[in-house]
Order: sequence, then structure tokens, then C-alpha cells
Amino acid sequence: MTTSESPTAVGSGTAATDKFLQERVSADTPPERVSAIAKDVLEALAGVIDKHGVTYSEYRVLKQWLIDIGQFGEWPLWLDVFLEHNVEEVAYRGQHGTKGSIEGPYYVADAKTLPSKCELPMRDNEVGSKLVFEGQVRDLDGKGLGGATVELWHADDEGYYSHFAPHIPDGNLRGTIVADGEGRFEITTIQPAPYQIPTDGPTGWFIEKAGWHPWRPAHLHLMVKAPGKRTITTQLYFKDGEWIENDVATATKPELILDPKPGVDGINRVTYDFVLDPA
Ligand code: MBD
Ligand code: FE
Repeated sequence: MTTSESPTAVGSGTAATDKFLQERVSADTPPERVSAIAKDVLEALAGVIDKHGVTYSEYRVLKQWLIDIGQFGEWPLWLDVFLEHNVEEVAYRGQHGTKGSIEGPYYVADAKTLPSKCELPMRDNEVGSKLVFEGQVRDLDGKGLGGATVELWHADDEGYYSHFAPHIPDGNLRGTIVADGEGRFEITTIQPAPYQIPTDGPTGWFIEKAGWHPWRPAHLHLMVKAPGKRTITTQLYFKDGEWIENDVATATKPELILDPKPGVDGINRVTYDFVLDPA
């Protein structure tokens, strides 16, 4: 009998921060642009302080909360929930293929490589209704893209992600699927549950103090790549799913909703095709 720790805000936050720090980030932003952006950010904040008559106690609480966010490792969570969708909308302006959505804090690179027809790695007793997700990766002219890969990662039936919850084996419900010569794939997985922002950390406290709700609708995360094409990072949701209309992360789009239906075998099935812009 093994004991398993239950997931905590500080645990998933720290894991997300450690994972992010392994990326080497740079942006080549020239000083004039740094200055222009910083000036506008500071001006916007000055406007808010003035407009609301922000008090010294409120300023000190903000300072404490910012320190807490760092100490819990929740900067990736807070930023991806509240700001990433704005960056995503700007980044994909003018793009013609499948709509993007935010990556979020729980992507892990180098997930196990799987053949075009496969089952995502899962526990022997993985809870959740089976879901078969199939489709084709194509270019803007409708040509199937051999050599495409579909990286898929999602939460389990309790809304937890492997690598960010201590009781789930690494690699669970994550895979890099290599599409066939025509860009087709057929992946068997389970239906994920909605995701709740941990309520025992500073992102959750912030949401509670504001009287908001901490939920994201059930979703699949995808990163679809093909040679010479622009990589698309997106998410797919489920028709009539709870929180679709009021995702805390503002990351749903009407084009990204699946409507699985039971097949002749009684197993839920859905088709979704990805269209990639040129790189
Ligand atoms: C998630 O699962 C997620 O997808 C995002 C964007 C933010 C927090 C948790
Ligand atoms: Fe997610």
C-alpha cells in the first residue's frame, strides 16, 4: 500500500514554475519598445489607482499578494489564466487556419511518441468515459499533411494534470501523435473533467475575494505541427459543457467546440480537422 499526497496549490504552482524556468526565453525587444510598453503599463496602473482611490492598506495587501504568488509558484497559473488570451489574440491576428487558444501552464514538451492510431498513456484503472478523437491535419488548400504531429494533453476525470499533481504517473494523458501519410490520426482517450483553479493558493484567494468562480470548462489541449507550417496551439471544448460560456481564463471560441456522439460500439467519438497556415 502506497500513500499518495493530494494535490496542493503550492505543489502544482511550484511544478509549473520549475518547468517554465527550464525554457530559455528571450524576446529581442529594443529599448525604445521596452520604454513605450512600460510607460503605458505604468500609466494604466496610475489611472486605476486614481480612479478607485486605492488606499495604502490596499497597496500593502497587493504587495503581500504579489509576494505570495511568487512563493506559491503561481505566476504561470495567474498569468496564463488572466493575460495569455490577450497575447494569443494578437499573435494569431490575420491567421486563416484553425483558431488558436492559450497554452496554459501545464504543457510538457517531449511527451511519448505514438502512432497515428493510438491510445493515450493512461492508468490501468483510469476513470472516465472513453473518447475517440479522430481527424486530419491539412494545409489551407485542403491537402493532408503527412509528417504532421498532434501533441495532446489533458486533465483526468478529476481535473488534474500529470506532472502537476503528485498522485498521477508522469506522462499520463499526454502524447505526441505522429499522423499518417495523409495527416490523419485516431486517438483513444478519456473525457476530461472541468478544471478548478486551486482554491488553497493566492490565485484562488484572489478569485474568491473578487467573488468570481474558479472554473475552466473541460478541455483538450493541442499543439499541432507540420513541416513548413505555422504551429497551432489550441484547445477543444465539449458542447453544452459547464463553464463554456464563462471560462475563468476567457479561452473558449465557438469554432473550438466538439460534439461527440456514441458510435455503434457505444463509445463516444468525434472528428476534428486542423488547418495549418504557412509558416
Ligand atoms: C489550465 O488547465 C489551463 O488550461 C489554463 C489555461 C490555465 C490553468 C489551468
Ligand atoms: Fe488546461
